[in-house]
Amino acid sequence: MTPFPETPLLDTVKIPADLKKVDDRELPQLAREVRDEMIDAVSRTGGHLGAGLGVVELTIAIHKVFNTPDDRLIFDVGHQCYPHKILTGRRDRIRTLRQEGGLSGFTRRAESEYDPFGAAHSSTSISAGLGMAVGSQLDGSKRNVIAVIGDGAMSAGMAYEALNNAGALDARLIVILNDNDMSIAPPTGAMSAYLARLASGRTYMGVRELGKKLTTYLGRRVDRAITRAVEHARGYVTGGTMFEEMGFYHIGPIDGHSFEHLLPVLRNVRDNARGPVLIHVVTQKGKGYPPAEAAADKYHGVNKFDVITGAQAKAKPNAPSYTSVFGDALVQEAGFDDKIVGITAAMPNGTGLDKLAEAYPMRTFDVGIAEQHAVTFAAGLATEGFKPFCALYSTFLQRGYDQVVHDVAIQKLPVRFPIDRAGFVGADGPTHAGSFDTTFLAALPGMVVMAAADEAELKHMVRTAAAYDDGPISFRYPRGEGVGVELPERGQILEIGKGRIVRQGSKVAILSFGTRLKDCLLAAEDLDAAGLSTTVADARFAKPLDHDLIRQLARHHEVLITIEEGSVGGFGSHVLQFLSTEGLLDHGLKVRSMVLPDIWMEQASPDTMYAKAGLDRAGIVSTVFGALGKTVVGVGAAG
Ligand SMILES: Cc1ncc(C[n+]2csc(CCOP(=O)(O)OP(=O)(O)O)c2C)c(N)n1
Repeated sequence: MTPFPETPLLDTVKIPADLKKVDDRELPQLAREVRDEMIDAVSRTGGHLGAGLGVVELTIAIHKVFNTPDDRLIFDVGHQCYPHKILTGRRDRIRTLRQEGGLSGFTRRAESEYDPFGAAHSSTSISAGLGMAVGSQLDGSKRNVIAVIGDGAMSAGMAYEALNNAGALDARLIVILNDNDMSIAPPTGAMSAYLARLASGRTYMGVRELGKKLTTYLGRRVDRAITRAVEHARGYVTGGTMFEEMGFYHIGPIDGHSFEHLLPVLRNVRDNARGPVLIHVVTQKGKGYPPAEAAADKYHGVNKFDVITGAQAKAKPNAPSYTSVFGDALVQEAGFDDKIVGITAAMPNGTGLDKLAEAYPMRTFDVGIAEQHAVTFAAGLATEGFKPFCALYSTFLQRGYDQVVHDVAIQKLPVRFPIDRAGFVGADGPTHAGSFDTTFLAALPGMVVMAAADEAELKHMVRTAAAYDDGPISFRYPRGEGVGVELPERGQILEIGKGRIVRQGSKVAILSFGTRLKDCLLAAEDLDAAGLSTTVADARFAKPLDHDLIRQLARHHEVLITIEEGSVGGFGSHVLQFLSTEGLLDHGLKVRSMVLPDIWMEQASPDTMYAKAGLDRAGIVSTVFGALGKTVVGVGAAG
């Protein structure tokens, strides 16, 4: 083995089958090359860096030992899969990660046979893996199934539901717990403390000790019931782990950066395991790239950066982000009302709740990746007279929907739902798009559903939600920066169910719900220039609807357009329902409802995605022209 081989080893490893020809002793060299490749790629594209750097050795070891893609390898969340993509025939496209038309930033079935399960939302891997393991048992294919799950992802209830089921089914599933003692933020909760105790209480198992344990329990063809009994007895004497109590054979903690540790354990498990096995692997997030290792967030998600210095590119913002406006407004309101509390599900920074945590640490709760719990926890706080702001991304609120229905809405509890990342989010693609919240929330009796048209409106909605105590209330706002309007000193309390006319016209009415308002106003200029006098209104509320406003728009215009950054079934559907119930459609009013198209829109910049969806200035103009039976010619930006 030469320290600097002329042909990089990685050039000889296109797919995992090539790895079988690489000597074990050369794997550290391969790991260095994979890291360099990944750092270079992400420095150009931006994306998730720290998690992937932490699993380079683990990924190589798994592909070396197992027979993927026939053996199934699942990465939980999938944000750590860049080394996997490099080693599974996608290295030539690795610099297209998260770009329009490029590789996804997560695992994706459509992308490769080496991705047996798509991911992006956390804590699904054990369930999916168990399904595959049972499937393999049923059809007699005897393949291995390996689920790699992080300690952060282990904070979600779904992971325990799967462990519980796996322990009882006794299926041949290999769970690798990748414990780097980090979520996006430092992990929270008793489980995280437990894993830390497991990892620090005993030092890593030595190779000899590991070998002994593996041959004693896995290698010997003893009856599983006897093995269980031995395990239980051992538990009483040495304090068996929770995983053992749940029916898993538990190995570790082992050093996830040492091939000396990883390879024998994986080979042994591959050859001897019969029931479910959990391998506790300790890794370091950001491993091998000093700026990532030194950073507080371990470069979880980064912009493009300079490889030498680690400095990330930062576009100069024109306006504060919606997230920061929300965070500041909540701190301000919390200063006036000590009943206000904030809840985040492992996203303090992403939701802006870190600001509340700094100002009022005792009133801010990071519950871990546990959206279902977050919602019902908020419901409990509300029963005691608190004013919980349960701040989630739209896409992750989907996890807590039954809790919103059953624990919050039916009981009319005043839980506030600030919904960040509403609408398209760009590079994270369809798994992270905030498409459905208006649809699933506005369907609920008694729910108040708002959308901010700009950052000043968002401030009003924070105050409105703080003041509203009659039941649940939500307000949505997108990823990214605001439109640059002046912010009020403090938000105003909005009248519930009342929208506003922003621009008065007479022939065309555009009723906007959310931040498309800006494009509506631009489109209105084009329409006016084309001789179509246009009214633009900001609905503010999808529920309750502003009936007076809708009646007025319907009666005094020839065309009524609704527009929103959400799926069919949302704001526009509620407006149509009202129009039809009231008979307002009976006299020739031309109505068009503009919503996100009924497809899983691929990653691109949000502007490109909205243009493809037809929800931009040009799309609005052509929709109005279409409604009037005209073709668009030479009209402003739409021409
Ligand atoms: C249901 C859900 N909630 C929140 C997130 C956002 N998220 C992405 S990665 C991550 C942290 C995962 O931590 P861990 O599993 O320990 O992986 P690591 O990044 O440390 O390797 C979170 C909270 C998500 N993907 N899914």
